[in-house]
Amino acid sequence: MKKIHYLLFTLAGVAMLFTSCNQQGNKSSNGALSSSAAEKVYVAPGEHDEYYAFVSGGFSGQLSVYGLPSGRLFKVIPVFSQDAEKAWGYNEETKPMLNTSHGFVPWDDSHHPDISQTNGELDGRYVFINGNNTPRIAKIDLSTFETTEIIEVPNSAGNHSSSFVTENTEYVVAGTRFSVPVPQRDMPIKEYKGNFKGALTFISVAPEDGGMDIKFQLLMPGFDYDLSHPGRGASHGWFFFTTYNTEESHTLMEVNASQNDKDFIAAVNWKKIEEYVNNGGGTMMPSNYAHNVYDEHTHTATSTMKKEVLTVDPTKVPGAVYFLPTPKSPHGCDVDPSGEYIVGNGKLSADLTVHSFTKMLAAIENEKFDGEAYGIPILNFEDVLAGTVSQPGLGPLHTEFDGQGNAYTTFFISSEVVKWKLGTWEVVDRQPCYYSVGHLMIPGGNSRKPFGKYVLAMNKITKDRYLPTGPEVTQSAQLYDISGEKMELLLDFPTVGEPHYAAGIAADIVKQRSKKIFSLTDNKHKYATTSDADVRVERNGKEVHIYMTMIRSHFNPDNIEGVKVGDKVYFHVTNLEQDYDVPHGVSVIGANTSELLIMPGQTETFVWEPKQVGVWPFYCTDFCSALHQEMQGYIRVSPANSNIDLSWSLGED
Ligand code: K7E
Ligand code: CUA
Repeated sequence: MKKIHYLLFTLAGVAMLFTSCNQQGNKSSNGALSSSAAEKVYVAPGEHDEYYAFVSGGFSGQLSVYGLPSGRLFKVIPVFSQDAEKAWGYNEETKPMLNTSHGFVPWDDSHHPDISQTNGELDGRYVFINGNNTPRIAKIDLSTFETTEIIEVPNSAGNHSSSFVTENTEYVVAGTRFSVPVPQRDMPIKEYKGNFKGALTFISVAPEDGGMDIKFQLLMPGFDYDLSHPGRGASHGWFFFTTYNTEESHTLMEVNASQNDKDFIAAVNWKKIEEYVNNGGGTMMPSNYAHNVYDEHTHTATSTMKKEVLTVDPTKVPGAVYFLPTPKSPHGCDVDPSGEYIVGNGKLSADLTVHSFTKMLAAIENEKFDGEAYGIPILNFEDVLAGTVSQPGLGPLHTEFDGQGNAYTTFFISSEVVKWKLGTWEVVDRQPCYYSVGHLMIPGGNSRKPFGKYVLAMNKITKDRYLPTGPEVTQSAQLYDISGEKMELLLDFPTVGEPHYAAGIAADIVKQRSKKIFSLTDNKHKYATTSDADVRVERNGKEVHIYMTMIRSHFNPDNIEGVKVGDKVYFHVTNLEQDYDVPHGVSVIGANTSELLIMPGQTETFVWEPKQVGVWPFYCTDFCSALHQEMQGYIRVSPANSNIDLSWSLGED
């Protein structure tokens, strides 16, 4: 048995190579080079794109913002990784955002962005995204396009079935990929089976200000929880998670976790569990996890360590959790816009399995069970099955919907997007991807109201698609027009990091909310200098605090004396501009943080520890005016034992 599976994997590998080589030969045999495709993606200079696409950076840890249909890159929003361009994780204000129970962790692997919803439709307020490696969920505020909150997820490992929102953004959900001992403890790995747990975490999102808090963690059997999606419409109140490794193996997983003919989709009635915990149910467990919040008015982040988390044993809440048998290690778990169909993308299955929510409820009602796993009822496969798409391709990963009754599934091994019809399950079109597609995204595809005009496929391999750049080549996204019966490849463009998932939204919903400046009068930063009258330099032992302002085209002060070797010098710099798109930057020679890039009305701080006596320059790093090159200053550093007093000035000869 094991041998056969091994063979299957090897064959799959060969098939992948084969298809990849094959496609290199006929890459121009579709319409991508036709002028009509070019017209469809052409956004004239000065014109705006129709959609925003928020594309995850995978191992870059960030989130990239592109326009569709042009594929133009507008911004890389730093989330989990330090970014010297924006001083994210380098300046004093944002360092706390990367605090965790493991200390300062300035990197992660970000996979699945999801946009906040109201009544099942995208509302354009926030994007959430998961950090896989050191489990965290981040929230990006779409009025500033900045990460404003990161919460660590305890009892989780490989935070992968995340971060998906319920239809009124009641919760952002984070499921663990790897099961682990809960609570963590020193124990033999061989005792995995029956002892490790998989935590599914429901993080509440406050309706007014979006504040995140862990409401409860459901401690499930020790499977791998791969992906998830919320119910919507009739199925609102449920959440669905694919699982693999229901074998509960802990070694040589590529063989051992592929033994069972069927794994499960776990259906979780979160409304029922919410009611249970609101009535005092669940067990408070000692824990230790970071909750980091960036305040827009103080322009400063704080990190708080939380010390307990509410856990729920699913067997204590009858009727809350069921297993839907689903063939062969399903990856994506996708719910259609009506909320009726739940697609399990069985990676190793010949067919695509679609479950029916209505049938699921009936099967629960009639107790059509096929045994149980750790006290959780397993529903009978035939009783919940809506239908199967027969042999649509090899290696299905993810499915999205256009809101017009069609579904689009990616196939990694056969490297294609396949369009099929919900309800009749017939395949209506297929288009190749270059190469080996993972996720795909239709703007609004994870909501009740998709904007079914384009699908973006995100590919793992590019090989010959672009000019070579040494052994490491870019990954890519490909845009297809899906407004007709047949899909049409329009464009491909390189991406930052590895694009796993993306979230797209009509630009109009977001752009009207986008902030232009920060109000100087609302600046509550502890070290803000909102007028030139408050400019000063203060000494506190070996600490020197410089309260500095910047405006076109000078710093105030621009001459500072009285700093000594061995001092710790804090530059608290406020940008006094109140015009759109006039940032200034600053750094000083030898500073081992990044520069600061400060938006109008904002204050940021960096620390400089001068090591050498001398007169050292600092300058503006962002070309802000015709006199940008004149935006510079000097700081005099004297020996540690000098008795030169602090002094500062601007415009004094
Ligand atoms: Cu399929 Cu992390 Cu969503 Cu990548 S995952 S492809
Ligand atoms: Cu300020 Cu350049």
